[in-house]
Amino acid sequence: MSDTREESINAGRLLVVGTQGGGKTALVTKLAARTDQSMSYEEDFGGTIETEYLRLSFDEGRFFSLLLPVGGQEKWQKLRERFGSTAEGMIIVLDSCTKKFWVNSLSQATSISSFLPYDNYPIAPVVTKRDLNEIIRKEIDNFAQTIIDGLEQAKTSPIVYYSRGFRITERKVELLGEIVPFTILEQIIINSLESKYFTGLVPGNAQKGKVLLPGFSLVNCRILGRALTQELCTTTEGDQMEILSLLNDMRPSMLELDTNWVDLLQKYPKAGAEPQVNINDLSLEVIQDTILNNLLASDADISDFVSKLGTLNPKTGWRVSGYEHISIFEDEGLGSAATLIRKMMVDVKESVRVDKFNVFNPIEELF
Ligand SMILES: Nc1nc2c(ncn2[C@@H]2O[C@H](COP(=O)(O)OP(=O)(O)OP(=O)(O)O)[C@@H](O)[C@H]2O)c(=O)[nH]1
Ligand SMILES: [Mg+2]
Repeated sequence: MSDTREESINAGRLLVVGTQGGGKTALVTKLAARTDQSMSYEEDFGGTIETEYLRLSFDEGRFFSLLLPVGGQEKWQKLRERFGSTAEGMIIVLDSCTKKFWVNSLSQATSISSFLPYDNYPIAPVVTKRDLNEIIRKEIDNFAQTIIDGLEQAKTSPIVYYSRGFRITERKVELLGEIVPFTILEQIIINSLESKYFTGLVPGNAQKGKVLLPGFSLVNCRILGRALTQELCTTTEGDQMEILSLLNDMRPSMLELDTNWVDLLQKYPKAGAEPQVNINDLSLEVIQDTILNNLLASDADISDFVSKLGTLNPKTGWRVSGYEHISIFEDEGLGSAATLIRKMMVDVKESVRVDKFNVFNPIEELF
């Protein structure tokens, strides 16, 4: 005879962490939409905050898990800690197309870990945007050439961008020489990719415009643009973790947000001077290699990350429930993520309270 009491149990209030724009809201909304048709995900340049759990049902509603994709920007750290302290498990979302930002996603999880004194605490990395990773690999020659064309154009004509504020304002900036600062290179890359891969854009609106490269949203264009800029620029000083935090502060480009490196240094004082690059050093090969090797995750990168996570158990109490590399646009991927979450609900019951945890620096320990 089955135990009917078990059938209405909720197990699994799961916090979903990860860098801004990594795909937390999109993933959770699409998962919730599998059982609640009223849910839908909307593109937005601002990013989300999120303070309410979304429900994901299993087995015709007899079991359910609550997922909170708490905002990934740095400024929501206190919120993450607050909600994290009652979470029964954690999903770490990693963007398949910007692997250099994974350390931020992980540090969000580790910074909450000290509030969670459990052994066998279930965690699961979910690597998103698998479709985009594959499509950029196929498109890499055109993709890199587009950026090279954008760099050439910037040498002779002004770089136009739309600054967000009370109103969206068109602004222009010109190159002052061959040494280009981070902020400007970021805008050149975004502009070049936008002009090739989108039509009918409406400044400031992430939902308008037609996407010509499937899966390459305007937000993805910005996140990837920032990661690529970071990889192409050289930094002579500055704390790596602090630079990554600075980069995880905003979703639009720095110019679009009307901010600059010096202003951001007030929040991230150890990030050092603005990185820069000699534009003449940026060849087609350099851009291709940087995207392929430094940004797009491979299967080996993912399994390496997962096995490193496994080794953290003595410090964090974490137990890796499993992992997935998925696209939210494919039913198969969403199905696998749902199965993983269902497994976490079982694993939650095996976590036990203990008293042995401390905070640690993931970049020193793992990367
Ligand atoms: N191609 C592709 N794009 C994805 C996938 N998952 C998410 N995205 C896109 O990634 C962008 C950011 O997704 P969000 O879910 O808003 O990111 P988030 O992690 O909630 O970001 P914050 O709210 O800023 O913390 C959006 O443009 C999504 O459409 C995926 O599997 N494939
Ligand atoms: Mg979000």
